[in-house]
This record gives sequence, C-alpha cells and structure tokens, in this order.
Amino acid sequence: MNAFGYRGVGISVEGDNEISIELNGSPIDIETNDDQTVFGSALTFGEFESPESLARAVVDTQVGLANPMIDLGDVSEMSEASGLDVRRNVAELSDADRTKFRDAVFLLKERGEYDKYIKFHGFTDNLGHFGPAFYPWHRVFLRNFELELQNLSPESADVTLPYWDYTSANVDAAGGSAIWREDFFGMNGYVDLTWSGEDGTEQKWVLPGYEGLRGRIEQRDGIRRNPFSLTSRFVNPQAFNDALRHRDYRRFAPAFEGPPHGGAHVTLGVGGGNDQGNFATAVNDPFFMLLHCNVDRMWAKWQDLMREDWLADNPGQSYPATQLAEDYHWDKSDVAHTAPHTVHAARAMPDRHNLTDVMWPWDASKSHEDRPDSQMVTDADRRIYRPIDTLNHHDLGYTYDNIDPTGFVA
Ligand SMILES: [Cu+2]
Repeated sequence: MNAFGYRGVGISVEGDNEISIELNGSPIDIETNDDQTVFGSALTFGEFESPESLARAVVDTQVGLANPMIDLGDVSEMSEASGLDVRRNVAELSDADRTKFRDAVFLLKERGEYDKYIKFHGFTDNLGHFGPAFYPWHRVFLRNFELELQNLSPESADVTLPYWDYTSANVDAAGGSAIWREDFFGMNGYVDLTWSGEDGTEQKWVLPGYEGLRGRIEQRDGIRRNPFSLTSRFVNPQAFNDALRHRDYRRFAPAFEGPPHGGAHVTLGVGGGNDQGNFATAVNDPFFMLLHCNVDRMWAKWQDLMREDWLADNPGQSYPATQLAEDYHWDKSDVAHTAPHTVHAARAMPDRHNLTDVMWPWDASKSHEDRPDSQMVTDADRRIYRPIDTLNHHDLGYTYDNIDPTGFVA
C-alpha cells in the first residue's frame, strides 16, 4: 500500500493497515482489512494510487449520510508537488499574495490586454451561456486569463486566480471585509480604481467603449457595483447544495447556473447600468473572475462528488452528448446571469454547446455570425478548445486548495 497524508490533518495513511480519518473534528481509526463497516456502510480499503482515490473510497462510505463532512485538510502541498497551479480562497490570501494578484491585474489592464476579456465575454453571449458549455467556456476563459497573468512579469509568474466563496461573509480578523477593500479592487457602489503604472504615471481603470453584439458600450471610468453589505454573504449555501445534489449534468448545469451563480452576479451589480448587469460589461469588474473561479470550483466539486470514474462510464451524465432532456428557459432580456429555470422539453443542443463542438473564440479564427474574427488565446500550443477538452481541470494545469469532494457546502 502507498503511504501518503494530507497537511493539515484530514486523512492519513500511517502504514500498511491503519488509516486515520478525521470526521467532524474527531479522529476515527479504521483497520484496513477487507470489509470494514464505518457508520453503517461497507468500506473496502485496497491500494490507493493517490490521495484522491483514498478520498473516493471514503466518499463511498459517506454519501448518503445526512451530513457528510470530512476534513481533507489542505491538499495544496501535494498539488504543488504535482506541478499544478493551486487556486486559493481570496479571503484567506496573505496580504502579499492578495497584492501580488491585484498588481498583476493592474499591469494587464495598463498594457491594454485586460479589455479583450471584457469584449470576448460580451461577444460570446449565448455561445457560452444558456447551455451546457457554460462551464467549459468559462473554464477556458479563466485559465487563459490566469496564464496571461503569469506570463506578464517575473513578479507575477506564480500568481494564481483566487476564488470568491460567496456563500461566506468573508470577514477579516478585525470584523471588516476580507475582500471588499480599498487596497484590492475596491468596495461597493461606484469604484474608482487608480494605481501607479510601470513608468510611475497614474493609471486609471476605464471600461472601454466598443460596438457590442447588442449595441454600443460607452466608455466610462471605474467599476460600477450595487450598494451591498460588505460583510454579508451573497448566496445561501442551501442553493449550492440543492444544485450539487443533481446527479445528471443536464439537471446540475442549469440548476447551478441559476441562483447559486446568478445570485452573486445579481447582488454584485445587476440593474441600474452596473457592470454585472450585461454580458458586454460584466468582466469590467475583476471580481467577475473571482466569482467565476468559484463557479468553476463548484463544477469541479460536483464532478468529484459524482466521481469521475462513474461519470466516465456514463458520459451522457457527465456532459449531455446529443440533446438536452432538460431545456434551459431563460428570461432572455439583456440581463446577464439572471436565473434560468428548467422546463421539461427536449430540443436540439444549442450551437457550440455539443461535447465536441469547437468553442468560440478558441476556434482558430473562424468567425461566428456577428462575432469578430478573433483569437484571445494565449496558449500557443493549443488554440482549439471543445467542451470535451475541459472536463478534467487537472488537464488544464490547475487545481483548488479545497474542493472537499466528500462534503456539501457548509
Ligand atoms: Cu459569463
């Protein structure tokens, strides 16, 4: 048997026949003979190729319990050893790491490279929303952004995209906000961001004017958010858990794209001309990236909850291969990310949403209807992405410090 452990205590394998698991803070010792009974479920421990496979064995015993919660500890040490970039909770970043990420985003903005992400999200519109490619499209989008940040400068080489867990109040030790800060990307309402540029001149955050898919976007200064409490959570964890319980992607995908994801957008800034109210301006707020990083984490968590090996045997459930059994039915006003609901009707898969469709704009410059010919791709080796290329985020070179595959959101 392999021996491995988790930093931070969670699951550790101490020898050939002892595994200790900490469950809700209390250690449990399990003999690794053949069949074991833990909490009323049969548990067979064999050889474990990786901590993940051990975790899955534990999941097997825990799924179905009323409140499965196992602390897997911090897996980042292991992940770093594997060469994957580790994405962390923005509320838990050190001051230095938070500032480093901010400075990388500012540098990207200053060099004129941030704005393409605003436009590509705007032009993508229904090619990356309102259908199952929602998760794959945003996964590649975020990874492109993260890699571009890393390639900007020697200082930013180890920057990773933090996630914003909006089911948490994200309060710092002093009781203030750990994330809505003057020294990060600002607070609520109208945010005027300025910083000192590479040549020492004052730089300013500006939304670029451009001719969007649904009309002209006028140039303006700063970031516009709703007024909201700086220390309240945006989305009830129950909404996450309700979505995570769906075993079929066709149900999970719209359920999570709705209130758990859309609710954060809406509270942050839908309505009144605020950035998040429109596909064409949503990415002007850099918190878009952090919000969607959490969405991506929840997709990864769902995949882990449903177990990749199970999904591999049931591809129709990991990603709908031909048709949606459940349709998306949105209020298709120009409001981005409002809640969809499902209706029970089959229909053809939307264009660019099939498992092996090439997603725009990672399509080697093939244009699509009114979209500009474009390549926003910064990964020179691989310019084409299909949903099937995105199903395992490790293949894209990153992981999360906490997916917690055994538990629902606390
Ligand atoms: Cu989007």
